[in-house]
Amino acid sequence: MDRRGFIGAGAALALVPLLRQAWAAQPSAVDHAAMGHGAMGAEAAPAAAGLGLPFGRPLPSLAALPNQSARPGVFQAGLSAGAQPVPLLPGKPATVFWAYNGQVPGPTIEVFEGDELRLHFENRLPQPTTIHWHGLPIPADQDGNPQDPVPPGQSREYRFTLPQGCAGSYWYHPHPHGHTAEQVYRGLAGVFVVKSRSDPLAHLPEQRLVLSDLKLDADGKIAANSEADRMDGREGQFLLVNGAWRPHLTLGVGERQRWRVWNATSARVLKLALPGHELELVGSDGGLLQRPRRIDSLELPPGARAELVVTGRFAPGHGAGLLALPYRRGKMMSAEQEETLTLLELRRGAAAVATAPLPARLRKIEPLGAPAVRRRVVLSEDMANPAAMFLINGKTFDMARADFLGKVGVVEEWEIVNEADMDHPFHIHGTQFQTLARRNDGVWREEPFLAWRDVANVSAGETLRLRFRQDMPGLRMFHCHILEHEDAGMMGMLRVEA
Ligand SMILES: [Cu+2]
Repeated sequence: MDRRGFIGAGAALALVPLLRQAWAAQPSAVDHAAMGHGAMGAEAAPAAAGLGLPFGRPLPSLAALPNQSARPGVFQAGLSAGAQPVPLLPGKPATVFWAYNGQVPGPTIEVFEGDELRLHFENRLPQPTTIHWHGLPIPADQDGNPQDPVPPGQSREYRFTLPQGCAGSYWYHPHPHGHTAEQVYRGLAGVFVVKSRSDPLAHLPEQRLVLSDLKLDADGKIAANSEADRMDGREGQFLLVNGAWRPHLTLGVGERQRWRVWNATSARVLKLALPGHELELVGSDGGLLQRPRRIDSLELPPGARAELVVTGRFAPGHGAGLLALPYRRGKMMSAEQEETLTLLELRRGAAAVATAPLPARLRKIEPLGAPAVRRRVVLSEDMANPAAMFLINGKTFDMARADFLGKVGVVEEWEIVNEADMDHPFHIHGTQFQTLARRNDGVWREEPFLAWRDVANVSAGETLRLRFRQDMPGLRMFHCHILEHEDAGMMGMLRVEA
């Protein structure tokens, strides 16, 4: 662990003892105490209140991964994955995370379209791992597929060039066969921002919010997955923003900010809301929409990202900040999220001298044309078969089997049919897709706007129609982005030929 990494982790999760008292004094702490699922018997995790993780400090900003190259257009850096103790709970031993460069979340990679990346990676974990560059259009053999593990103690170089037009909010996380959920919930995830040199929102101050779960056991260690976690997808007692529990951010009345938001939880569909302020959706996983869309709330599935423009209004009667509204996703063994959770508190700052303009048009998105190939992808659950509980087209993942054969440059239309009882967020590697329509209760409804995405939630009983094109050859994974379901085999492969 280098010194900078250690300090970075300390800054990201350092505790201020005074905040413990502040926490005890806040009546709103009660809604978090209610998060523990007390009815789960021997598997019950301790409630948040009993653990005493402080909250209410300023939102930590994410540390950047420094570029070691002086050459224009080249980003060169080192990343290592290893254990990192972080003093988290007062009076308890440090909690050991698995972290990239000792930081939770991992260091932010920020580059421009057209840049070439050379990332030297060292695996200091006791397990094989990979780095998957979630959402990026890069060659399959650089994308951290489970077929390309880096064994413990070994290293490799990831090299790729980012094409023009891919500006957006991506992330990186492990993708080894069978260990993805554990490696991510122990702390391995970082954000990856690709910027455009002609960004219509470059004038807005930017906040980056990484939303993640933290589940601790009674000793303050990162809890292992329970049977309920493996079934429903893991949730924790704490929903963190940039590694901090319920931090605060100051916003001026009339001030306009751009927020990039990552759902880096294993399994939660986060129904985000910001009552009392103006909220516009301006971007999805793969970058900007065509124009801003005023919204009241936004359902962000696990793995997905959004770009929001927030204008501070502090309308009377609303005080809280960024909320996760109740959402039912069909969990089988654990309680649904019935209460509203506060992710980030907003404090009123000085009134803005002027509200920055928000352009009416952001960019052009061309609809993908008529498909040359149509496929059906049926998601199902077989609760009677613990060895293959989560299925795609009746099968569990097999590293040796390509499920579909595709061709570079050909538009495909897929119907993702969720015949299961839970929501399953669909994700495909190597490209972005456009969702066209959804069928619920036999009725098809067109999607309200065009967007580039790489994750889309498919509710129980729903069918989602989407189109994409793969522009590079190779093996591409597609899977449920509830990481426990992916590990349990709800994953397939598309082999794309030149
Ligand atoms: Cu799933």
